[in-house]
Amino acid sequence: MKIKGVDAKEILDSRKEKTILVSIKTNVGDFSASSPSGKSTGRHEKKSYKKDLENDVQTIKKFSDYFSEEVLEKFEDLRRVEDIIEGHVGANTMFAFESAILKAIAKEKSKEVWEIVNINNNKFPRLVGNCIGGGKHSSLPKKPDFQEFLLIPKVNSVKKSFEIIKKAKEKIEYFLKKKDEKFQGGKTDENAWATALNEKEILDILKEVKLPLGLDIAASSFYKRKRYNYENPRLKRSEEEHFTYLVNLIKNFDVFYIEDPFGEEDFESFAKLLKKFPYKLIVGDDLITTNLKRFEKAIKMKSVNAIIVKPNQIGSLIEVKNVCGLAKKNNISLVFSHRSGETEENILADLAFGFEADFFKCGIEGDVREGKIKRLVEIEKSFASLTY
Ligand code: 2PG
Ligand code: MG
Repeated sequence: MKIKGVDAKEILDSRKEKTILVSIKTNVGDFSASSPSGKSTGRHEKKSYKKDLENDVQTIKKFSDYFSEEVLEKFEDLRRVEDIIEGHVGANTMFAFESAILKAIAKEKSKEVWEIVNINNNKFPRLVGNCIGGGKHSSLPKKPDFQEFLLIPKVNSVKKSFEIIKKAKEKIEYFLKKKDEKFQGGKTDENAWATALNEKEILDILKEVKLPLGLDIAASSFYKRKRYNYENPRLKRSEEEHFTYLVNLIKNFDVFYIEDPFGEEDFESFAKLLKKFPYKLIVGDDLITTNLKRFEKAIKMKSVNAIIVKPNQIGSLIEVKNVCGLAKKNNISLVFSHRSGETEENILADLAFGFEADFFKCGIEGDVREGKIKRLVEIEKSFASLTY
């Protein structure tokens, strides 16, 4: 496949904020891809744009015919593209550009995008569905301090799992109406229920649906000067108090998945929690930011047994591959994840499947969220038709 021209423009994401869409013209047709963006971003994420979005759009246009000599045929060829563009654009732009290239390579080979990543996988990730939210993703004046309350059914089919989570979310709406007098069906940025209840009250409700539970605490968002500043109810907890509080919640509510329980520099507390709960999933998102160096540190310090992979945190898909390889080597679960500001782009599903993700974290309502899960279901179906 040869790139004949590259273009970019601004589009709006699910939050109605601007993001980038990169388009390429090739000998096998035109392809485009866009990037999501986060709100509770980790401090160590690569910058989304080199200077700003507008500037990246112009840079891409300027580079339009720099690629015409390159023959791109396989995943590793992305490295040559990176050699040209690296340092000139930010992570969102790089991710969108590389995604568009993968689509073009797939088309030329009459393959699916995931097959360009890895043809050998046949294992599907378990869904981690965002059901109730708070923190930075909720605009309510009173809200839970934790960012996400997640449902993680243990079934062997993405399709079935999606149905189970959707049903559970409806049931939870009924309980929220009963327990939160102000609840009127409001949603967070990720289309999870937005409520004024606090984490204990929410976990009490979630017990009712009898599914494995997860939390994205996104603790950095309420950590300041060695204290965790809870707002609901208002209470400053010291690092030790916060640790003990989490241990009790995990035990009392049998929480199975715990993402970013501590501040993004606190590798030690992550390790302490993992030591206490070796059979739970202790997941690093802001802690690692899909960054190989930080991941190596987390492994060395035994801080996590699961890692969030968000390709636009790092931009380079070659780097995403390195991170996934390191996770596999160290028996660390891979959780591919959407962002709170999403677009119609569904390549995340192909990447997750291609890179043999163990989990797939996503919102479960609205086109931009459901589209990603539906793409996974579509891949799952294509396997069923091969076997039956
Ligand atoms: C997270 C994500 C996605 P954001 O913290 O895991 O749910 O949020 O995209 O805002 O970083
Ligand atoms: Mg997170």
